[in-house]
Amino acid sequence: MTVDPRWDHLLLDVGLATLLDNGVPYGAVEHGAIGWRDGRIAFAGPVAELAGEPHDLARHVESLPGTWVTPGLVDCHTHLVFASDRAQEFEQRLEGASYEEIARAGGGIVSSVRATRAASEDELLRQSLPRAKALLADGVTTLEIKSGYGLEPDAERRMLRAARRIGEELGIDVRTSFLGLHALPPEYAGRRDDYVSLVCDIMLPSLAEEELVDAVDAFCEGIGFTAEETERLFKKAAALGLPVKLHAEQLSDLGGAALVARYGGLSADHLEWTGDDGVRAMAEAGTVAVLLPGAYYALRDTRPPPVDAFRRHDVAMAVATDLNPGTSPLLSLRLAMGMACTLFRLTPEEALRGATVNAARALGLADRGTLAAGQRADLAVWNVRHLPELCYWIGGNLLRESWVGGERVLL
Ligand code: DI6
Ligand code: FE
Repeated sequence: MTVDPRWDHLLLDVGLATLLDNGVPYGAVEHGAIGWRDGRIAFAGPVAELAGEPHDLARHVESLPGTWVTPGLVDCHTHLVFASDRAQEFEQRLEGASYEEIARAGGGIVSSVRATRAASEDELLRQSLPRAKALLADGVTTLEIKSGYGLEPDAERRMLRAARRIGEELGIDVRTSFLGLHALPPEYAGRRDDYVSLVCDIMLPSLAEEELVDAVDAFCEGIGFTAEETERLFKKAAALGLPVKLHAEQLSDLGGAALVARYGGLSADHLEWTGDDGVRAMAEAGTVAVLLPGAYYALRDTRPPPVDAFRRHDVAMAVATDLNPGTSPLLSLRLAMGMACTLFRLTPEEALRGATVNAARALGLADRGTLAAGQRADLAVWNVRHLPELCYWIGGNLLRESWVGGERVLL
């Protein structure tokens, strides 16, 4: 049997946002072509540079004028596995209660913990899949999902397993982060140290052993965990060879950004209260700043993260949904990109880099997020004339189709 040497698929007459630093905004190629084989991009460049007749080059050829192709979007920060919802707290906040007041009164994260603990793995999957599908419908091809609503070994395991099953079910890459230090479970009131020990000495090693953990995260905050407690966890993660990231400086400055940078962290996330020291430490360590405008919007926050300082110090910025039941019930990464522009004043190009190449970096992934030969064939094809439209339209459906590892995503 002879093997067909041609590419699997070739798209012609498309715009390409390669996001390579080639001196052109978006690394754009206006009259482009992109071909792939065995899940990897074989060619991405001008149609005029194709080395032959399209049908000699590829088994399937499609001409799609009037579309732009971007790398598949990467949502690098979500808490999308959970049971029930917190619409009631939304109403309470509209009546004037603050997120922190609700949390301290036994609501907030802990109320999602109650519902999540009561749910089976199948039930978690059933409730979470539609949320993942909503993200896919908006061009997402790689998805990070955190634990953190179980806060006991079995419930954290069920969350992480449900997260992995979402990836299998939808044929996409799901990366999991263990967020055992998300909130102090009520049964540990007054015994903080015991809970931190449970997380560091029992939960993390066993879940890592089961290969359910790609990275380790914590909520370093007044209503979460202290810098010292976070550091205990990071030491354990380092010993296990797992990368770290951190919810840092969302509501106050506990020095989390500098701390996670000291541990070579992949990312520091939120960062509304980050000062110059934090920014400098992140720059030195190459830690990505993950901006989460959905939480900023939903909490009616007024203090944006220090975007200018990140630019000045060359800290890569990513944008993510933070999809969660409390502070960011946001089901569209494209909308998060638009919010990053309007609320944080990112340029649309920065927002697109933030949801592709920089988001991939925030997950430690170098094989996606740009359109170049050798990269994974993760693509989103958009019905837009101009690339800034991706951030400009608020809602609506702009995605024509998407491809993961060279396979068409079926929505
Ligand atoms: N920061 C957040 O934005 C979410 N978790 C966190 O550590 C909020 C989670 C929630 O309120 O359920
Ligand atoms: Fe979060």
